[in-house]
Amino acid sequence: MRRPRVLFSLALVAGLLLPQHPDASPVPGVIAVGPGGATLGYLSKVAVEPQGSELTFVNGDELAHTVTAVDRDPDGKPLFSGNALPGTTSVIAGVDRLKAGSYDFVCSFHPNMAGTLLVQGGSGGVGAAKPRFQTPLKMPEVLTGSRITLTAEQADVPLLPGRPATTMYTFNGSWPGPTIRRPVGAKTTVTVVNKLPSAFGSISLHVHGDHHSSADDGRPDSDLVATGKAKTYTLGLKDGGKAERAAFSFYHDHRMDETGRNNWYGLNGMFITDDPKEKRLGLPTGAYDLPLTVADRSFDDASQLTDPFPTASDATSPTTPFTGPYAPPGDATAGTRTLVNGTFLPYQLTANRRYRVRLLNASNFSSYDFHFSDGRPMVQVGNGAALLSKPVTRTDVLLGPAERADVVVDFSNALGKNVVLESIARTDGSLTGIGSQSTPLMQFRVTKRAPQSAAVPAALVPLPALDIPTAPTMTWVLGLGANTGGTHWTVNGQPYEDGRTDAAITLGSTQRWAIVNASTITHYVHLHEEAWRTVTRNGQPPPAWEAGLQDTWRLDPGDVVEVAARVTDFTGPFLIHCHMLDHEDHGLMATFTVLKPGQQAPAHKHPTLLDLTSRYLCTVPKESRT
Ligand SMILES: [Cu+2]
Repeated sequence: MRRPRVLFSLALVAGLLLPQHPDASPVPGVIAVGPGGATLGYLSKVAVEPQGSELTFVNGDELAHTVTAVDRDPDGKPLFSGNALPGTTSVIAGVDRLKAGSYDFVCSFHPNMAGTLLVQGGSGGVGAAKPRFQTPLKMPEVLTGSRITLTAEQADVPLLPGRPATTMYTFNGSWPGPTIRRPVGAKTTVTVVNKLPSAFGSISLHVHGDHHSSADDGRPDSDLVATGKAKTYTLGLKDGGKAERAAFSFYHDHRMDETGRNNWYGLNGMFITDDPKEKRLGLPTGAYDLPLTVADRSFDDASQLTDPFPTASDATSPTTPFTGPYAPPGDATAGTRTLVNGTFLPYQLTANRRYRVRLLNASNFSSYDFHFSDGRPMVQVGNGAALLSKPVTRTDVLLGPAERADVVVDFSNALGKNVVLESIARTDGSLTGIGSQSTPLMQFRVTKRAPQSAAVPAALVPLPALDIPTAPTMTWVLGLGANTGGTHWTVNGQPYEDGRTDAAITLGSTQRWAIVNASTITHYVHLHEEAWRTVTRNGQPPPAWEAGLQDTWRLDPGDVVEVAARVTDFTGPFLIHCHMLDHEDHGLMATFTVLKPGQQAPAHKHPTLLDLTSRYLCTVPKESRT
C-alpha cells in the first residue's frame, strides 16, 4: 500500500463523520471511520459506487485503518486496498477497475471492521479470481542432531509463485528456518552465528515455550549475538530433572525494540520435541505429521518485503520521537498475503486418512480463525505447549501471534476432492476483540490412498498435579501510557525496561497470576520459562481447548485470565510480554525474576532521558509501508 494522499481537511472529516454514527446511510464514493473505529467498525457498512469511479476512505479515528478487499486478483493480492492515517483521507487503489458486483472488505489491522462495496452499472472490469494453489507445500529442512548450528544470513528465498525471490534475513538460508526436532530430555545446543549485514545489528534467539536458564532465554538486551560473533544456547529439554513434556514450538529472534522487524525479515523456525511415551496414543506420524508456519507479509512490485517499522526518520521531534500513527495504540503490522511454510497458497498431495496438522501462527500481529472449506472437523489434541488431557472436536480454531494448535484431521471421505485450509472471520461473537484475517491458506489435494490410522484416543496426557493457590499471587495489568519519548504500552503502568525486576518470585513456589487487559485492543500475552495451566477465563473455567498447559493467552479488552505454574530449576530474569510484536517492541513487556529463598532482587539503574527518547525505533531505514 502506498502512503495516503491527503484530500480533505480535518474539519471536513469531522463534519462527515460525527453526525452519522451509528447507522449512517452510505455517501456515494466514500467509506468513513470515526472515533473508536477499531471497535465500532466503519461508519457506513455499505458503500455504493458507479462503476469506474474512485472510492475515498476518510479516517477520523486516532488509529490507522485500511479498506482491504476480501476477494483477491489472479495474483492473490486483495482486489482493492488502501490505508489512511488518523485524520486523513486516501483513495483506495483498485476500486475504479472493478466490474459491477458486491465486494466485502475489512480493515487489515482490525479485521473485525467489515463492510460491503456495491459497484453498480457498467460492463467489463476486474472481478474476484479463485485462489490458485500452484506450488507444492515446502517443508523446511529438519535438523535432529544434538549440536545444531543456525547461521543468520541474508538469502534470496522463493516465496511468491512465478515471481523473483525475496531477499530475507534467515537462519540457514531458508524461511522458515530449519525445523529442529529432538527427543524430550535430550540435551541440545543451538549455536547462532550472526553473519547478517552489520547494519542489522545484534540478534538473540528465544526458544518459545521451552524451559531453560535465563542466560539461554535469548534476552532482549543482554548476551546478544553481535555481528560476526556466535553464541551457543544450551537446552536440557528437562523440567525438575525429568524429560520435559513434548511440544510443538518455535524459535525466533527476541531483540530489544526490533523483534517485529527481525521476525518479519525471517529470523524464525519451528522446534518440535517428541516423547517416545506418546507413541502409544497412535497419533499420525512421519509424512502424516505436517507442521505448518502461517505468517503474513507485504511485498512491493519487485517481490521484496515492505519495511513497515518506525525509524528515526518518522520522528516528529527529537525529544518525542515516538508519536503519530505508528505509535501505540495504532501500531500494527499486517501483510497483504498470508504464507504457509514460506509459500503463498501452496498445495499438499494428501492421502485419504488422518493427518496430524500442527498450526503455528508466526505472524507479527495478525490472527487467524483456522477452518476447512467444507467444514471438516479438527480434533484438537494439543495447543503447542503440550498435549491436552482429552481431545476436543472443533470446526474452527482461533490463533493469535505465537499461539499453536495441534489437530488431527481425517480426509478419509475426501478422496478425489480438494479441501482448502482457510482463515475465516472470528466466530466467537466477541464485540471488542480484534478480528481474524479472511483468507485462503493452502489446499489439501486428496489424491492418494493409504491405510487409515487409529482414531484419536479419548484420553491423551493427564495434567500434572499442582496445588494451586486460592487467590492470585501477582496481578499484571496491560495498559497504555506516555513518557518523554511518546506513547507506549504498559504493564502495571510502566513500559519495559531491561534490567528492572517487576515481580520477584521464589524458586520452588507455585504462582497464580491474574492477567488483566485494561486497554482497548486485544493482546496475546506470552509467559516465558514455565508451562502454565489456565485456571479461569473471566471468572469461569476455561474452555476445553484451554484446559491444558499453555504459554500464550488471548486477552480481549476487559478480559481477565488467571494462570498457575510451579517455578522450577532456574533463577534469574524472565519475561512476560505481548506477542503482537509491535506491542512487545513498544513497551508491552515486563520482567519476573526468580530468586532463591532469601535472595534479594538485583538493583536497577533507571535509564536516562536520552535512553528513553531513543527507544522503540528501528535502526534500518524503511522504504514503504504496508
Ligand atoms: Cu498486544
